[in-house]
Amino acid sequence: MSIPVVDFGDYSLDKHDVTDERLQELSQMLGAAFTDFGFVFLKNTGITREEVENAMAVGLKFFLQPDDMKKPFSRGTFPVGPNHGWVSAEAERLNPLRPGDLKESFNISSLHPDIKWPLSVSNFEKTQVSFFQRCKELSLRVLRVLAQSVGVDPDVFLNAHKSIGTSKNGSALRCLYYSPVNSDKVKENQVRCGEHTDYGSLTLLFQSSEGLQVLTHSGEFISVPCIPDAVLVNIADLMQRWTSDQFVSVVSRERVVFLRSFLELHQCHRAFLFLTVTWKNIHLKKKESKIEVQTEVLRRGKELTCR
Ligand SMILES: O=C(O)CCC(=O)C(=O)O
Repeated sequence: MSIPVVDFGDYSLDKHDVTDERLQELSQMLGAAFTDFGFVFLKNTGITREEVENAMAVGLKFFLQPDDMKKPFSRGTFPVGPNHGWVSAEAERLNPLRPGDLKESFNISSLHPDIKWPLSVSNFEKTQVSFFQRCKELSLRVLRVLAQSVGVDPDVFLNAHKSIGTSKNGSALRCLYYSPVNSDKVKENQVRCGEHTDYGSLTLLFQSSEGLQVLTHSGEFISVPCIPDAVLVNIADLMQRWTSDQFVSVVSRERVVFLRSFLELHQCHRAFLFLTVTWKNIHLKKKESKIEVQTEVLRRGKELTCR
């Protein structure tokens, strides 16, 4: 299995808009990739390698501080953004049957003026907020293309994702740090990130190096390459549900580094994940040649917005 690579240049963030013809072509390519694989690499999105590296470098400076410096920014201490803030190593287990994941995260889910940002790392707020905005814009463009793929008005998907960056929406930019692994301290069955699917509509992934594995249709985990300058986009659970399983949400996990060579054991790995999440449910029903749309607020949506 090899994940398709699609050139998004005609609708890159550097362009104001896209022509109907190119939108149609993109919608066919993305629709096919998400139907067959659930994943696609997008090239020429307008988000540059320099931007990603700069945001990762600033994130790394935060993570390399002692825990006491990070604790005041812990997730759960921001009334305006319950999912916002620092998540310590082993606090999350994406596969509940495994010990805690060997990763740290800084989640940015709220841009509310009351949010207190770390000042110990220069330009932390400015860099992360600007990267958040770029990821938001790209996600909305991908959603517009996907609306075209399934034959609904773009506003159906775009309206469901209004208010990203506020308490009315669950989207988050997760700045992730996978520190070097000390093999003596690793618990049985512990991995850097357990098997999981993403819970929202779609996810953008930027990674510093390889490490991610995905489950294929035949049930085996294979390594995902790291293509410099390309963004990996995957379908998440809500979108799979909205499209009645036409688009698939693949199970993915970070590679269990301690099963590999010692070189990799000592390697750190950085990633950015932009999880596009909404608390709306969209029913798309085919009626003759038309698609009927019904939207409802998910009753327990807010409970789904944290790992
Ligand atoms: O921590 C998460 O939310 C998922 C991380 C992940 O899938 C990744 O690093 O590729």
